[in-house]
Amino acid sequence: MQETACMEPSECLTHNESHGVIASPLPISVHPRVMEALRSKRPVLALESTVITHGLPWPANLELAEELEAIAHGQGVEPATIAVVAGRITIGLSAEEKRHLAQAGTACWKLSSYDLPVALARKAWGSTTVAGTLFCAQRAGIRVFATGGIGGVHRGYAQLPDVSHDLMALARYDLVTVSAGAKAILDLPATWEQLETQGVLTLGWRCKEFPAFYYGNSGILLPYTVEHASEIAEIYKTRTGGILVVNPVPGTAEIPRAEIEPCIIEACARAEAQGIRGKAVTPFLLHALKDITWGRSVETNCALLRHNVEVGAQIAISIARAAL
Ligand code: PSU
Ligand code: MN
Repeated sequence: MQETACMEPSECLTHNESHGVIASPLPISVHPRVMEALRSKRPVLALESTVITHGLPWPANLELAEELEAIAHGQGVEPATIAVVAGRITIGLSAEEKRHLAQAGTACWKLSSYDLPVALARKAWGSTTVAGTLFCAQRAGIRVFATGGIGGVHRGYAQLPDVSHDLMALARYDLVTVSAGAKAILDLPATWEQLETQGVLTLGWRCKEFPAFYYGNSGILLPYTVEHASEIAEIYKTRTGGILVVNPVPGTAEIPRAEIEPCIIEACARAEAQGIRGKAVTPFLLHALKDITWGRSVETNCALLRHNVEVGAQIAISIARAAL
């Protein structure tokens, strides 16, 4: 499939009045509210769905999915949660579709960008990872995306180089992605180096260090700190690829390094002992951490997602304003 850059919604969307279907070889449906916002150049914020199916437990996952959309709406931004519904890329899910995915959880496919053609051909239901969501959002002409934590370089790289495709997708699709850094279950210094190798411009949102998901200060110094969404909109105008905005978890929800690190070591040991590999690694570690921390890691995960949606919405507003 030929990759086409999609800069202006009007260039890439052909509105079908009743269904919001994009004229494209891809089976892709856009929710009427999202379609309307894109056509009138109002701010839209993409949200991923793997965090719903594979990252958080039922029913907290559904509650959070609804809450994140409400936060965006509250700021005057149209949320677009993205997933694959019965073989169609779906930009903006109905309440029933969200419930179906949340309840199915890990029974759904976990889709990176490269998995999409198989899921579409087989009419599957699946959630999209950061990479999968970036691909779909760009096709729909969405410019800003909020997630929890990006995938990255897993620990034990020297034995097995498990590097998430998220890093390549962040470079390739020219959206602004807001995340709380990379999960501390990863090798953070190696993840940071790979962001540089791939050419992902990384901006600290009012912070000086690359955040470690569960806590703010990883010790990895960022080259740029940005204080205002308007400056991100200005930087976005001359982007050379994707931009990653890192936003530390709010202090009240933080789990300090000294507390979470032994839990991560325990979770990684369980994954190793059970021979967990590939796509199953990240969901397994998140689930193990939930058990080991008695649910505290889930609270932190939810708090940072809310915060990222707030910041993502501000950026979406500034970019929409600058593009008018
Ligand atoms: N952040 C979370 N929970 C998650 C993920 C991120 O708090 O479940 C998901 C994202 O969708 C991310 C994916 O893209 O994990 C990375 O998976 P992998 O390491 O297999 O590429
Ligand atoms: Mn992997």
